[in-house]
Amino acid sequence: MRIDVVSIFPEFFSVLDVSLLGKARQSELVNVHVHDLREWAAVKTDGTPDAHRTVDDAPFGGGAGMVMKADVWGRALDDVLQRGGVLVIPSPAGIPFTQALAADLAEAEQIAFACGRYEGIDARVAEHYEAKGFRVLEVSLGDYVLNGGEVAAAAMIEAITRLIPGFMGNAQSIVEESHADGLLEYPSYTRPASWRGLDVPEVLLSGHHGNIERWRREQQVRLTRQRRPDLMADHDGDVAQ
Ligand code: JCH
Repeated sequence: MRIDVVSIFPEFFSVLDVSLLGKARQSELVNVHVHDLREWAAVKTDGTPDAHRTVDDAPFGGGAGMVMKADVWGRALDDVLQRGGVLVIPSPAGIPFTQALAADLAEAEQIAFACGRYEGIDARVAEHYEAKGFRVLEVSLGDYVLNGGEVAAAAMIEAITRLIPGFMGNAQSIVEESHADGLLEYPSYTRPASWRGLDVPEVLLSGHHGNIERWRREQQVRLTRQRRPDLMADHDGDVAQ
């Protein structure tokens, strides 16, 4: 998989050099290229130079804030977006980013992330690449407001790349974890069995695999009902309590 990121703050993405994702990049399972949008702002469409490398302008119709210019984004994405690539535009007004969307995007040949700032990117950019036949997704990381698309893109890149086959040591741990079956994960413990007066649940020390599996399922249902009742619809009859 190839990932391209375009942003006016390319230094944000140094976070991708560390941890597991850093290893995946070294192993070339994923190729991440980060670009500074201002590279495409030095010369205007008419060929005249822009010493200020302007990327934003006032919104048509008025209102607060600035909007990122379609011509600058068009030059950047014409260079970066490959045939068959998916264009992802982080936006507070996008479709929700879910584990299912991460798994879908893990199959893509290329993903280009267009990270906006200010009030976002001129809406014709998404429209243009859609009309050219690209898959274009405006995606929200969640129902809270960030200052730009960078943090959302970094989170999506981590969620997507860890699903690439061969990325994690143990594929089973991907299947078993949170959200794979629509329930939250059960609580985990390691040594010591007693810590600051808190004991690990007895059943986990019993060696009785049937009881352990049943206890973990009960914990999943209890935690999901308590913290994420919205996820419970598919599991109504799972555990009576
Ligand atoms: C972004 C902004 C419009 C703030 C500019 C580009 C994504 N889940 C999620 N929250 N926030 C974002 C996001 C993504 C890209 C950009 N901003 C700042 C833009 C707003 O309207 C209410 C508010 C925020």
